[in-house]
Amino acid sequence: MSVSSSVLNYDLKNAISKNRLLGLWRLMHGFQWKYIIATVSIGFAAVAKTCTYLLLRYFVDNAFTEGGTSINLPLIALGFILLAGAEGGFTFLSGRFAAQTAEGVTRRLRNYLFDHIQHLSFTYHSQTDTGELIQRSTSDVDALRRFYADQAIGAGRIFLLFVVNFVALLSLNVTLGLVSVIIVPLMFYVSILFFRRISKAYESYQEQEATLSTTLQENLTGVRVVKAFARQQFEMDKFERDNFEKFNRGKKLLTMHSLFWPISDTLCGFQMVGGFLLASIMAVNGQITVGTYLAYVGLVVWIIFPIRGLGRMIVQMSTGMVSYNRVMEIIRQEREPLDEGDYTPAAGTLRGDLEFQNVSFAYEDNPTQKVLDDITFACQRGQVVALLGSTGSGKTSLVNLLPRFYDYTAGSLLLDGVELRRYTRRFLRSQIGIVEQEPFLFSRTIRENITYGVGREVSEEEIVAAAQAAAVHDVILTFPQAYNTLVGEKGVTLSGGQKQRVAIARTILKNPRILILDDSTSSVDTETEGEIRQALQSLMQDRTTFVIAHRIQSIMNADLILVMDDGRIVQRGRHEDLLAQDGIYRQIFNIQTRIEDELEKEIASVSE
Ligand code: DCP
Ligand code: MG
Repeated sequence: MSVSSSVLNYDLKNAISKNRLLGLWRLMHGFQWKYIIATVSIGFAAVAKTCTYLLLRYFVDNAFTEGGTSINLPLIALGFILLAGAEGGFTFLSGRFAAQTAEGVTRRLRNYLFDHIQHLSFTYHSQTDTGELIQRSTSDVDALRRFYADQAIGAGRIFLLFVVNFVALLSLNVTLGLVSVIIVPLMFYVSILFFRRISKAYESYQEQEATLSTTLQENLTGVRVVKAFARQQFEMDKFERDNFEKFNRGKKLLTMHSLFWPISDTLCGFQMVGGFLLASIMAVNGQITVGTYLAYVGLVVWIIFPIRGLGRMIVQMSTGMVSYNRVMEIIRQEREPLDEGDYTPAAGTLRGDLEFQNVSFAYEDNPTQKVLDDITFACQRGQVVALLGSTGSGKTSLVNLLPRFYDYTAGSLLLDGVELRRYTRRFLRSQIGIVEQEPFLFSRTIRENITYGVGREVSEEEIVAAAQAAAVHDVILTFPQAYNTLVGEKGVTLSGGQKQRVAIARTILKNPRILILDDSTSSVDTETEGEIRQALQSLMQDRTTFVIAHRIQSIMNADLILVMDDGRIVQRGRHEDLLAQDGIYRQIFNIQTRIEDELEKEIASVSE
């Protein structure tokens, strides 16, 4: 089935509505006519079925009754066949269009969610459980699919069945017709009552399922930690508690359902028996014909069906509506505005001079705690700025301001003399290369990981050159399929240092104006570190580079070293200047050299 791109790219933000039914309708944008065809078809099928009973009445009344008009038997037989055919055909049509609607709507929804979630801010992601996002993009989307495939079509079907059969019953006999729907208001009332409760129960069930998937996902990601600390039993107990809670909530939901169905069935039973009784009395008294009686008996089943269905539908609607809300909560989140900003320098003209003026920053979830406090310094293109400081002192937070992962809360940060906020995030990210503290590689080939996000055709030579510069080329050649080797679960497992070097190669290819190395040499041995540092030396030329490191060894040559403590710069200068001062820097230096000396001595004594 081909769908036009305007339908596929429809912005689902338009489907946000306080009125959930309206929202569900808007979510169907582009498929609404299919839904209408599906509904109308099911209506025609209902009419065909009803007509079958009316034809039966005509046939019986005229064939077996004295003085009935003579009838054309073959014509009546043909009528029955045609009606049966029409009913089948329309039912098929309806099912087909309903499926197309449901699959089409949810396919678009899934794509939209995937895209949308990727565009949400760091702040949103750090505040939201992954399990919750997964749950909403899978289970809730599936609940919506069922809603469109069954319940939404069911609504139209029920409505039409009811109207058609009610009219048919009235045409048989007005009193009988009215008596046959006496239960409807009561049924309505009971259904609404249950609708509220089942909605709540279902929502809490879905929430617990999300908690459970978060637990599971966390345990899979952190399986090494769990094993290393032998915490399997503890984790199992926690999972079991969450699982038991889900079981309880599921039981509550089922109890609601199992209360509702008998009540609804009993009501419908009374309705049917009452109707039959009245019809029988009327037939015996001769108030209605035998044919009418027979038609009534047939039709009354088909009026009970939608009445019973009404309750089922109202109750099941609740799941669709709850899931609608849960999915829309994600869609309602504003995307990170990648193109917000009014300043874009001409291609290739960015220098990379930076100036921090009294910059302060706090994370949104903890606005009173200044993670960066009154940061002031400047650096030019070609310079290397090193950040040193205890863990949690704000080094990563500082460099994260540059690509605008987060915006500073006070002060001024100038890039080439222009306030950073005026640059679009898209531009900044295209100009800044980051080798993260814990680089992430995709489960794709090494080549794909290296060329990731380069945004242009890259030749084989370029890839190899980048890998060589990152001191990882030789390692890659030892893998079974070299650059085509898959990384991750289905392929080779890379060591921390290898991962870092692949990430460095990726950044070399990107050729950024500003380079950020967040502890990039932390998980490699001294020898490899030397190799990488050499490679980086050429990479750093003519760029502005930020190096975060714990080993003074790796930052000694920096043009400016900033020593950070608790969000502030406590010391600044070149290596020699800082050594001359009495301060943290010298302390760290002394400790590190002493440890290294002792290590060397120890190694020497062992090898003797
Ligand atoms: N922080 C926070 N919310 C985040 C990230 C960090 O509240 N999303 C806090 C934790 C620390 C402070 O901010 O108290 C600084 O964190 P950084 O990650 O910037 O610290 P460092 O990079 O200096 O530490 P490390 O050397 O461990 O990487
Ligand atoms: Mg850090």
